[in-house]
Amino acid sequence: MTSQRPIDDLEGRKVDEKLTKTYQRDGYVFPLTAMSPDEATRYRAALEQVEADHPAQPKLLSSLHGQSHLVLPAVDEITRLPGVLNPVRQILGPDLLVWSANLFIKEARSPQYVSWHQDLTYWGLNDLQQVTAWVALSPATVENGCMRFITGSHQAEIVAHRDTFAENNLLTRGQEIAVEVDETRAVDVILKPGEISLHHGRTFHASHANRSQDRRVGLAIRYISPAMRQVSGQRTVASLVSGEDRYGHFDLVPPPAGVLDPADVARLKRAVEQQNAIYFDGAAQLGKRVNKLQ
Ligand SMILES: O=C(O)CCC(=O)C(=O)O
Repeated sequence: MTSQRPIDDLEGRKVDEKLTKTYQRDGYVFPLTAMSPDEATRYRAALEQVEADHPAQPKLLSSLHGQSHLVLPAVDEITRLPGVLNPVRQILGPDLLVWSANLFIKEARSPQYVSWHQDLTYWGLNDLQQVTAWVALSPATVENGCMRFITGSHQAEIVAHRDTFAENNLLTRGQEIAVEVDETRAVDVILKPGEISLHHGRTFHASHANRSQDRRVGLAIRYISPAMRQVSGQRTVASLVSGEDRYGHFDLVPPPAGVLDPADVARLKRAVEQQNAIYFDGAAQLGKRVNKLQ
């Protein structure tokens, strides 16, 4: 993966070569501290306040279809925090768009899980200049179903996936890798609130159900280089969060005006339609899973 311009704006921080080497070798790197535990707790409280204010929509946060940053200022703010951006800039360079931002919430003692998959399988993007920053807003532990990675699996091409549409699978199509995954090699991505992991779009990853007494709250931010584009030529929205966009492949959208501001919600609806057309391309059960996450 090559960046388009030298990394010269890390806000005074030195380039951490170990981080980049580890990411390139393993297909992931963690834990990195992006904010204090108190800050993470404040962001979680802000999101839970949105839920409390909309009791008629109990799965509101999880149902924002990967576009939570378009309608929730707290999420948009997290996507722009130096502690999150700086390590991503080291990998992708200074120019960054957010392509989507999924709140992955597993309720206490819930059976919801994520099957083994490679993110870039269904996103219709033309290249590999993409990094996910998974931000822990609660602890992520073995008990509550933290992510699990297979080291070095990003070196493989995209392998075959099959749709399962399994009820408790948090992924849109319940998609799973169709080849054998050696789970004995899986690494548990244990994080404290305020820590993040970075993973490559081809890294095999999954997560088990939450067996704990508290919800597990994570935000998966999909950063891409502006050089990326949708293979289909279809336009989708993106937010410019660092540097500049010299390509114009995406429709850039402003930060949200407020919590669930009507104009932002209308923009979210259009963005979800565009992205669903990509996520469900070729799927047998289009429409059934529109409340799923990615
Ligand atoms: O949060 C999880 O358990 C899974 C997240 C995931 O699959 C991703 O960030 O790509």
